[in-house]
Amino acid sequence: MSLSEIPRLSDLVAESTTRRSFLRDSALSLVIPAAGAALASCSKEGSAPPQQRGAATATAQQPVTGVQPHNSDSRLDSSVLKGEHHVGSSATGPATAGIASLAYHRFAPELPPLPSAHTQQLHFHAREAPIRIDDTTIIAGWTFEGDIPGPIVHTRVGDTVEFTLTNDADIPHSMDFHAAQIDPKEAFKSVVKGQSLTFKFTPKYAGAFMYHCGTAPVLMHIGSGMFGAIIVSPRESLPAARDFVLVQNEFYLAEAANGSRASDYQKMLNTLPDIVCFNGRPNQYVKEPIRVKVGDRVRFWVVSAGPSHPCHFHIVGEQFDTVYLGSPPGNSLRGVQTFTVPPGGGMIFELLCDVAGEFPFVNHGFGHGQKGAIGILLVE
Ligand SMILES: [Cu+2]
Repeated sequence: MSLSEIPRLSDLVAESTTRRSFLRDSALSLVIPAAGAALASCSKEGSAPPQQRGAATATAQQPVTGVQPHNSDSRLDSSVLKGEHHVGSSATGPATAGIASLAYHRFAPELPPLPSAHTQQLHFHAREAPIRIDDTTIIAGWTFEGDIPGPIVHTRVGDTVEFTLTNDADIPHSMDFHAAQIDPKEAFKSVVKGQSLTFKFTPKYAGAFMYHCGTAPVLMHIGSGMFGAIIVSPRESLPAARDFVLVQNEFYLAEAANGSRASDYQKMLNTLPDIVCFNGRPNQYVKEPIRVKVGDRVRFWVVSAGPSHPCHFHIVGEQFDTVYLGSPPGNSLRGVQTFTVPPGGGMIFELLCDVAGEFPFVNHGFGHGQKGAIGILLVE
């Protein structure tokens, strides 16, 4: 691919509109409100034991309704496929609030510095929020901390993360850190509106890890925006570099209504996305490139949040001198052109920028690169 082949935004919009029209006419459209549906999705799991195991601590009692929300990745969306539940759209009230004045912002890709303390306390709120992802599209998002993806977390092997999730949303949500080894039935269980859950973990392995809401149906919660990256640095320093985090995801969207586009669960099941992008916005680093200097070593921590597709990561005109498939500094390959990050996975890509120029970084599965999973690394 050459620079001249980088898609113009107008082309993407035109392509997307055509596809939306096709899907609108052909896809089954479910309109039952998501709130009741997601509550229903938890209703058959009402027997979660109250005892605390592992390091998870509920800080408030769940309502006594006979409905004890409980999630697990193992349930996934099988119950939905059996027709027990009805989840069609993310368009809940708060997810479409304040549309008129909503501004676009670029998602900063820089890896935040490590905290100096060896114990890091994080408090995320699950909440619904509209997110402007480009000039023409506002998503009715389900979020951690009001953005898609959620905040980049940076910790280190052997350090401790003390995490609290508070749910401000009408439907249950939860948190699943792939960097943790912990009893998921306790730590990753769903939290209902107004409640909080605290747990802690100590990462054993370095790497680029995904986090996500694990409340059933997981597909709907990840697909509506509840994901992010937790970067675990090794105890020993990696080579000095400019570190950037890229989280690829897909959006599956209904037609605009009340100024925003809800996530469409039936489209998610069909796995034909409208948009594929890095850090929640299609083409954002084409419009505002990632800038480095000649001579810089650059390290991309790439996470594929999915919910269903991988990222075939490639930089046009460059090669990765090192790709860490697992915990760095081991587990590395040398001299790699493209490597695939699976959904739910993360890998680390390093290169030495010894040539000046504009280098497109892409998902080389070009159906998805064309839908927005592309950016520019500008070496000056
Ligand atoms: Cu959720």
